[in-house]
Amino acid sequence: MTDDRKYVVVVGNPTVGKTSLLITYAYNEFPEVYVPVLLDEFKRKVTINDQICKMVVVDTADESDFTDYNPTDKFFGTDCFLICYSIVDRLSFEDCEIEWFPEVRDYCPTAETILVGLKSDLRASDPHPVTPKEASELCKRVKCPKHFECSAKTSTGISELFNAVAVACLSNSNVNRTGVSERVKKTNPLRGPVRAPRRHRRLEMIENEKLKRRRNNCCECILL
Ligand SMILES: Nc1nc2c(ncn2[C@@H]2O[C@H](COP(=O)(O)OP(=O)(O)OP(=O)(O)O)[C@@H](O)[C@H]2O)c(=O)[nH]1
Ligand SMILES: [Mg+2]
Repeated sequence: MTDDRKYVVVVGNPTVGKTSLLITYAYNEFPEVYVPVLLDEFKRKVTINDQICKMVVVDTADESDFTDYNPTDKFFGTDCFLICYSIVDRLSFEDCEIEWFPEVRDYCPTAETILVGLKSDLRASDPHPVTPKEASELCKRVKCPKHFECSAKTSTGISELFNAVAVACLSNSNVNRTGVSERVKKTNPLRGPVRAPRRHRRLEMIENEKLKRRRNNCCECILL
């Protein structure tokens, strides 16, 4: 049986506002008091130009502390990734280019990607927020076709974002899924060596950089 659901996975650094975005979209209310680390996956139907997009939206959290964590479990068969950063957290923006785009492209090269700047309501209170120009330059570098800015707190930009997600999902005919069982089957590590979790890769990167500098008789300081 053909599975016509579209899987949307939300990734990004811790505390950028992923879960709050999804709670606000799912329940029309910003979670002022308590935000769970992970929201259970939920379904939404969005109609775009008479076409119905049945989305399954999946939240993620940094699970690199679990040594048996296999990101393919969540990533396989994804139609569209929302790669999120906080507009008031530059590191989270830089990590989109260094970590998140390479990671999702590695596991799911055919998926659509949308770059999403979160917490836009805080822009005015930050001395150096990430600007839309910087985000569109990043999009050019990583070949990401779309960028949105939203605030879960004020609900700004959320429906526009998920309409664009639906358009992206409907246009993505690359993923040949025949059902959820296949999604589970393909999580088998036979796909190839599972990459080290993100935090380990960052350490690996630093070690390689140190080695390079040592070879060039350069000092070993690394700016993190
Ligand atoms: N001002 C403002 N605060 C926000 C917004 N979205 C989230 N927050 C706050 O940012 C903090 C982190 O939000 P979460 O939604 O838990 O972030 P997350 O990315 O899911 O974090 P992890 O689950 O740890 O990866 C919480 O205190 C939220 O209340 C927003 O749009 N505006
Ligand atoms: Mg969360």
